[in-house]
Amino acid sequence: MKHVLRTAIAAGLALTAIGSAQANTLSVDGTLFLQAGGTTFDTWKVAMTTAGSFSVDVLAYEASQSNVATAGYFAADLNGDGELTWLDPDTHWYLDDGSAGLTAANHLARCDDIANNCATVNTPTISLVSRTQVQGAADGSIHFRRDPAFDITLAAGNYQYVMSDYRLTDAEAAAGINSGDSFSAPTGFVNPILDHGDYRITFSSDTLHFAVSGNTITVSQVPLPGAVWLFGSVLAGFGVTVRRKARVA
Ligand SMILES: [Ca+2]
Ligand SMILES: [Ca+2]
Ligand SMILES: [Ca+2]
Repeated sequence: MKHVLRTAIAAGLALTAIGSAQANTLSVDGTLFLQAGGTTFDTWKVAMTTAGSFSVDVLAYEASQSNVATAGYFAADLNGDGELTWLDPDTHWYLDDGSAGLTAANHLARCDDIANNCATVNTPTISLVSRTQVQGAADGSIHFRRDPAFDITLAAGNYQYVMSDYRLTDAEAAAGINSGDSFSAPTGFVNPILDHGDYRITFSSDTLHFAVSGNTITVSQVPLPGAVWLFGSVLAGFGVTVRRKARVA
């Protein structure tokens, strides 16, 4: 019995180690473009096969401030493509009820910046709260707040996460173009790239798994790791041992 207990404890420790290393992440990259009528926006479909919580961290704006004259200003090529772009992400969650396009009635939440234009939402369908600047910098973000980062909980169902340049209204989302918008290079920046802006979105969770196909991200429960089955079988064996001993006694 001592041996069984030791094995059970060892399996439990193994489970703890695997559990803490079970963080799942998915990063997706995209580019928005300047067109005659404004800027484009991207719609990522998010299929929640189960209810659950995860974090979203956006990386885009490739300067530390919005103005080159600001003390401490610096720029960095965050995605390593040899360019500096100035997409200031404005992001929105919509319910996807199968209707075409994005409707104001299906708008669920907005998160533009860290703790700015990112109101806390808490309904049975969605809860969303901004992460801190330090947390939002985990993906490499260098501007103190432009790139949004938040924790979100969604009920099972289908959603759409919209990535746009600041700022996208319900009417513009419905019309399919961020009207009159342009990418906002820091004032005074020489030869800025203004015809497109790059971004990265990182989804992460300790309990959910992410898979991307095209523009659809499927979110599902992480399968139980092998150690859980091992631990379970050890406990089952422990129970059998106790019962057998009790019968003998
Ligand atoms: Ca770049
Ligand atoms: Ca970030
Ligand atoms: Ca922003």
